[in-house]
Amino acid sequence: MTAALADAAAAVLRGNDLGHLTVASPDLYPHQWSWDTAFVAVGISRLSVPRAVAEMTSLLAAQWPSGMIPHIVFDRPSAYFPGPERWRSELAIDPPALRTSGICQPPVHSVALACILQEGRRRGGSDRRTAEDFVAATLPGWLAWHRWLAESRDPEGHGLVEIHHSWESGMDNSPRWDFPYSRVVPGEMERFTRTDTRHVGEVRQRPTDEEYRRYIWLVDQMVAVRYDEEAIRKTIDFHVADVFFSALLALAAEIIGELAEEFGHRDDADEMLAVAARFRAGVAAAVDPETGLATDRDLRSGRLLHSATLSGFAPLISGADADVLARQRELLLGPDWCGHRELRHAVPPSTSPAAPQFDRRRYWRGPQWPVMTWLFSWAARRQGGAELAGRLREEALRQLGDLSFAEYYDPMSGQALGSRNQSWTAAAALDWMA
Ligand code: 9WN
Repeated sequence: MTAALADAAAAVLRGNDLGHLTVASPDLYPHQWSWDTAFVAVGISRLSVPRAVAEMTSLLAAQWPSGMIPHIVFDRPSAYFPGPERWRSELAIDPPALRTSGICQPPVHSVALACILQEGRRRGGSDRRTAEDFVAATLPGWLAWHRWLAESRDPEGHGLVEIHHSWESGMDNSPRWDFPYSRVVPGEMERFTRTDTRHVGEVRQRPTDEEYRRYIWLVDQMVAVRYDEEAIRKTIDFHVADVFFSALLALAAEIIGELAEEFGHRDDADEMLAVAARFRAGVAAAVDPETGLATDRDLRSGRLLHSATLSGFAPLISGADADVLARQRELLLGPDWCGHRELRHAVPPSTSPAAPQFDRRRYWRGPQWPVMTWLFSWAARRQGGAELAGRLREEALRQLGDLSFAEYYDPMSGQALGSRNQSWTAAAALDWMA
C-alpha cells in the first residue's frame, strides 16, 4: 500500500508536469498557481531536487517589478476563467513580463526553499550544490516578495496582512468572508461564463454564481485602477485583514530570515526576523480569549469576523506562547474539530462541523483539504508539536489511501470532492511517505 501510494502520487505529478512547471490540476486548474507551486515543489524535491528548483524558478520569473508574486501564471491558452483577458495584467502601471493574474496568495514559498535545501543536503553531491546555488541566487527575489507584503499590505505596521480579494486568502468561499462579501454589490459589468463547474461532479462543490459575480467584480475594480496598490486600497469593495495569511507571513519571514543569515545577508536577516516578530504579535493579538481562535477583521467596517474556520488556528502556523499553542492543539483535536464524532478521518475540516455555516461538500465551507493537513503537520513539527504532526500525518495517509488525490474530501463520508489528481495533494502524500 505504502509503495503504491508513493508511486501513484509520483505519477500524478508527472502527469501534471509541463516540463518547467506543474499545473495545479489537469482540467480544473490548467496553470501554475503561486502557493500550489510551493507545496508542489516540496513533494517534487523528494523525486528530483533539480526539478523542484525549476518549479520555483519558473514561478519567480513571473514576479512583478513591485516584488509581488502573482497568484496565477498564464503561460498557455486554456479555457480557465478568469484568464488573462479578464485579468489584463499588461495594463498594470508597472506591468509584469509574463501574463499573470493581478493578486497574490499566501507566502509559503520559503517553506519550499527550506525543504528543497534540506533534501538537497540529505542527498548530497550535485543535489546539494543545486539547492544551495538556487537559494543563494534567488534570495533577493524572495526577499523582495516578503518585503513587498510587509510594506504594501501592512503599511501602518499592525502586524496583519490586508487582502483585496478572497482568492488572495486561498480559501475563496470560506465563511470567514461572508460578511465582507455581503457588502460587495456588483454593478454593471461585462458578461462572463464560468468554466470551473464543468470539471466537478456536482455544482454544489464549488462557490455559487452569486459569489462568482462578486469575485469578478473585484477583478474589474482592480483592472480599472491599473493595479495601483494605493488606489486599490481606497476603492476596492473587499478590504480585510487576513489572520491566516499573516501567520504564514510570520512563518515565512522567519525562514527567509534564517536563510538570509546563513547565506551571509546580515541586514536582510535582521529585517526579516523583525517582520516575523511583528506578524507573530499581530496574530497573537487577534486571538479571541473566549473561543481561543484567531479572528480576521473587516477593514471597511472595522468589524471583527468571528468564524469557526481553519484560520482560527493561525497561531499554530506562526508560533505563539506555549499556553496558546497548548490550548490551540487541544481545540484542534477536540470534539468540534478533528475529534468530531461523525468524521471519517481525524484531520482538520475547513470549517468546524459544529458551526452553522458548515457545509460538508462545498469547497472551503466544510471539506477537508489534504494540503492544509500537511501545512499544519509541517508547522507543528517546527513549533515543537511532533505528536500532533505525527497524528495528522497518520490520519491523512489513511484518507489518501483512495488514490484519487482529490482537492478536498467530504469529512463525514470520506468521499473525494473537487478536482482529482490535484498536484498539491499528491505532493503532500510524497513528502509524508519520504
Ligand atoms: C482561484 C489552485 C487554487 C488554489 C486555491 C483554491 C482554488 C482558484 C479557483 O484553486 O482557487 O484561485 O479557481 O477556484 O481555492 O487555494 O490555490 O489549486
